[in-house]
Amino acid sequence: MDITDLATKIIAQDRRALARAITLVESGRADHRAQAAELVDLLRERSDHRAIRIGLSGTPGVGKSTFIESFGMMLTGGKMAMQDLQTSAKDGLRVAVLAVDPSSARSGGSILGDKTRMDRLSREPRAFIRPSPSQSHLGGVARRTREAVALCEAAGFDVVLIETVGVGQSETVVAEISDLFILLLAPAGGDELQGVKRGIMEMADMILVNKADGDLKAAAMRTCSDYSGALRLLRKRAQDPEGFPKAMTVSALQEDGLAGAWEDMQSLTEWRKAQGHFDARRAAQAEYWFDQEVRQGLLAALEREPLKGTMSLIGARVAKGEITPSLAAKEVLAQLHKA
Ligand SMILES: Nc1nc2c(ncn2[C@@H]2O[C@H](COP(=O)(O)OP(=O)(O)O)[C@@H](O)[C@H]2O)c(=O)[nH]1
Ligand SMILES: [Mg+2]
Repeated sequence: MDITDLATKIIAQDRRALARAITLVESGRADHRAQAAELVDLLRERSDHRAIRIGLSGTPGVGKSTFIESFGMMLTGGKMAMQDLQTSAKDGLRVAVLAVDPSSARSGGSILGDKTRMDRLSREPRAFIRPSPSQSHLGGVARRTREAVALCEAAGFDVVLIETVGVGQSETVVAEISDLFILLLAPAGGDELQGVKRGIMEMADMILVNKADGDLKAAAMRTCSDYSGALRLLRKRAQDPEGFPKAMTVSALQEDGLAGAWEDMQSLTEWRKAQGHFDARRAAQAEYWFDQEVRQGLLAALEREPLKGTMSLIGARVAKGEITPSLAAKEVLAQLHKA
């Protein structure tokens, strides 16, 4: 595969080239990994297009697919203004949709696989929808998604939506890839805070309480005010202007509140850009992923020869009481230094 040619086509907004490139970054084959790394690096050099990366998290059933369809149609529809981006708003924004789905390996499906739910958006020429690859562990998924985001950005998309199901670590992955992290919730029955973990709340830039329509509207408004209160109790973050993070109600089904949510996303983004927080966040994320990859590399080295053999040999000596755990660990780490 000619990587330079592929990069040129991606920058020229060739969708088939983009799709091929994403397949490349999703591949686990060593030669593909090397090509993918080369491609992403080449695009870093050759393209300075910036998208707004929006992470969207929520448990199954809250309406993520419905929201992405409605929100995506609104953005691509040419009605929404967009400040500070290279696209003229009247033509409609170009929107890419990606997914991080750590459960897909087990369930055999993928969260964007239910394309029927996004049949309008998937036919929209300004939209690009990519289901999550159905494989492997979160570390691999994180890198592939990160690289896929970089490819979409280089391909000139204005908005990259990254969807995830609210399970375990996937929110952290998505939050560390996104400029804006958005939590989608459904109206709660009682006054309980739906068991949203504090750590997830702390990552959120906006909480959207969906399904604020019909019989659910009153409950949605109550849930929204509960979360507004809860957000105010969190520690103030430097990257938030007055009024953020905020909770608001929307109806993805009735396409209600979406324009307001988009306005807020933009004004937050504009403020962060002006204050330097936008670039600072991306810089911190780059460092975070560097750190993660080194750690994962070290862990992977322990599972490979020669360290794997060393581990079991010295482990057996530890078990027999021939050497203390600390000294044994020191020996292994010394080998790592030499490697
Ligand atoms: N009343 C109402 N139902 C909605 C809304 N958004 C989604 N739903 C419904 O909630 C269910 C789950 O939606 P879906 O988008 O598949 O959720 P996901 O699992 O988070 O992707 C579907 O039956 C949707 O029609 C909304 O704004 N209002
Ligand atoms: Mg869905």
